[in-house]
Amino acid sequence: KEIWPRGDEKTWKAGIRGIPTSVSDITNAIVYHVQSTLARQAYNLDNMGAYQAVALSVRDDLIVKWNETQMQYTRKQPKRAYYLSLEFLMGRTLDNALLNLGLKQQYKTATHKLGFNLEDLIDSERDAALGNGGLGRLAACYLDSGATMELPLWGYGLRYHYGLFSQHIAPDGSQLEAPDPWLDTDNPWEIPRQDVTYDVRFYGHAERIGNGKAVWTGGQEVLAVAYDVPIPGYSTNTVNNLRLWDAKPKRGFDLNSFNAGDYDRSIQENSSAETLTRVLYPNDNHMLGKELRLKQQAFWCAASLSDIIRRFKQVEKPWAEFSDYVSIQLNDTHPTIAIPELMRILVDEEDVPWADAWDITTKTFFYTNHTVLPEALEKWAVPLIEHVLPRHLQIIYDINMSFLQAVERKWPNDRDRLARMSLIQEGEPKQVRMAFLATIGSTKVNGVAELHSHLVRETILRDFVDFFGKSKFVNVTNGVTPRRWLDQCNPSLSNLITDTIQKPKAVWLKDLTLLKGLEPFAEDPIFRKKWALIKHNNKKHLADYIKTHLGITVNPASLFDIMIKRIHEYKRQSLNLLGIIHRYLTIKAMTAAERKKINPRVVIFGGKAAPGYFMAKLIIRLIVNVARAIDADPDMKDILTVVFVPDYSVSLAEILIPASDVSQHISTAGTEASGTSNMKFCLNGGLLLGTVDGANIEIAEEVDSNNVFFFGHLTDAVEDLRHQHKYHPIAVDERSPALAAVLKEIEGGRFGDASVYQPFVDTIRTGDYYLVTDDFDSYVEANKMVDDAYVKDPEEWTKKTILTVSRMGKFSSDRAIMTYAEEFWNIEQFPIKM
Ligand code: B1N
Repeated sequence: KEIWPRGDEKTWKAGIRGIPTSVSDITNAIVYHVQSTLARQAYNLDNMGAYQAVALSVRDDLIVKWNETQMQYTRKQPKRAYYLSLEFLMGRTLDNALLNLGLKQQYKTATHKLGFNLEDLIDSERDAALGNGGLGRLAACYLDSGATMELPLWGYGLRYHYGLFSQHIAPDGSQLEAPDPWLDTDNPWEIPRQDVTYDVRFYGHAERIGNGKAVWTGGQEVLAVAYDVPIPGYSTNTVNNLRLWDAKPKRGFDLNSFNAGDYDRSIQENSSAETLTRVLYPNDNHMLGKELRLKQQAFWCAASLSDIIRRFKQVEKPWAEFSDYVSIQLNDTHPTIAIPELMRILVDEEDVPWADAWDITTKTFFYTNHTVLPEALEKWAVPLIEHVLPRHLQIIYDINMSFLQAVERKWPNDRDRLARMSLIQEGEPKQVRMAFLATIGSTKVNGVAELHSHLVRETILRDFVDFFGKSKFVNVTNGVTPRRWLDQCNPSLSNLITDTIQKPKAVWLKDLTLLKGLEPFAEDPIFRKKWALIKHNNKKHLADYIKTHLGITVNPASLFDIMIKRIHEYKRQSLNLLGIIHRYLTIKAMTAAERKKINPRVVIFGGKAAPGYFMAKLIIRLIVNVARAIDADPDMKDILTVVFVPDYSVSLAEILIPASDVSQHISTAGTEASGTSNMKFCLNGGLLLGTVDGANIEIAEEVDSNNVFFFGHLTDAVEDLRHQHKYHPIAVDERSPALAAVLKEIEGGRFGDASVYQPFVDTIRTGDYYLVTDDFDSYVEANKMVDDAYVKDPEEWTKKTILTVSRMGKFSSDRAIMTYAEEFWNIEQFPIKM
């Protein structure tokens, strides 16, 4: 339905803004925002103010295309996909928006004319840290690729007022957490939509009224308010939307209590609503059964579904066609409550018969699993769900009932199987297994790398593969956006690639397989020299950062060895650290002449530990203190340096990744679902030192195993080794004398009070669940191979890095998002004409 403007159409059209592309129009736009929006003037403008004005001007440009994109979607009603993620780790926006709009050069000139340096302004932006790690960053890469591939794809998430905590290091070396009030400075990248709101109910009472229906009343009602974040595609007109929900009390305050003179109570209701979107839970790969987290999930799912359904109702089609217009991807089990919520809306509010509603629901949803670690699998206590979401619990029980009846028909009298497959895990309390609910409520279930998808099928969802058949359980290997993770973070390399493969940037950055064109140049010594110089300059840039921020001098001629990721026992920062101590002891035992022959190494760590994860925090403390001991030892000067970079973030990753010679991805085999920074490092010419795990395996397949450094036991061996540890323990001293020597140094107090680190040493001495002991010797061996390859033949090393980059095409998130679009969502590319 066309909605004509009120008043004079010509006047409206004349007022519509285009995107200024000339430098003078851009400076005018910036000056306008300085003067009118910020109410400031040239003489009192600092970098932060100039950043705000530039950002507001770019935001205007984004909105032009955003409006056009959304209008064309509304007019043509293509099928849309929705990506539900509790985390979107966006990082900074300005640089990316300029790149994707193709306006970077113009803005550079414009800001220069106004007396500012664009790079400084870009650096004034705070990260949007609405995520913990890989899962949240993947969601951000997928939005970038969705818009770039011109797909009608929206994201839905929460507008946390506090993102992931910022990390400080205390004098004793341990992690301190500080809040991240990222919205305290104005956020130009969001558009508040006070007119797009929905009521969401919690608690109260659900009464069945027959035919599977119920009425849910009472309890607390909270208002969801939309904030829209424009998502520009690279070199397209598409600007998609990320809609983040904020919570507001439904009434300004409780009028009844207010009138009754109970002022305190009237305010209380307020704050309880606003708590909902206060803060991101800081756990990665770990589940905590907190009521507020469940409320966050329910709030976000209910608001998103209301919004999706309102949009669907505009097309005036029967419910049976819902899934012809809508696909919803569940980013892990966090949004699983959307499944019973859609059932509730269809059955209770829209009068759709239960069986039809279930058919519609299962056709709509798709579920991505991101982990097989037992402690990360979501299970919610039945009494908690019953309390917070009484109607949803009824629906879950009804779904479970018909599902188990179907299982019973297929395998009569198999009680064990029924107990294994039930959505409800027996126990005190009973728990709802969210991964099972997500599986039976979805059309497809996928893991995020080949090995991981295999493990999903063989372990946690094995019975479900037997029930539904294999074709429902598939793999989509993760990817990363080459716009941010190559062109933006490593412009010199990106430019050299463009000059070399003779393809315009706007072409190869959208078809990363074209990197293949680099391969012949690995044999060209002049090209290798240019290539190596870029790496060297990136290392200098990182060395400068480390010098300014940490006061530590590192030599860019050393091998830069980087491990940046959340601190977790399964990721085994411990193995890296113990390897460093072994290296330290080895060097200490050498003569001065021998030391001269060593290849100098700088080992860099970065990553946050969940505030409640004792062992992860202890590992940080030990890393910092080992780094200090080595720094204080004159024998190690220019030979071995260890740096812990505090407050790891997306922006820091953009500095670290282009500067690596090797990066470490050394999880116990079978534990890291995919990893995505492994892809980013290899795309930037860093080689991979890793275990045969996650996407490391596929990277090696693509770039050739000669170009990666693999070590350690394989997934198949892990279970047996754990069994041995448990039932036939052998002392560390016997299994790895080298490691035993290292542990003794820690216990001897070389890195500070030994008693502090005893709990850590004990995890290795007894139990060693993550098999550090079993992999230690082969890890040390792999590091020797790295040293040899780096020192003995630098030309050969450079060749490896060129070949690696040239073969990384598979790992673009464009490939991944197109797989979801074509094989899952059945949505089509929808170019926006301007
Ligand atoms: O998801 C990434 C993978 O590349 C990583 O291997 C994987 O560890 C990561 C609960 C998680 N899995 N599970 C989580 C995060 C937060 C939370 O509350 C689980 N993160 C991953 C992308 O596929």
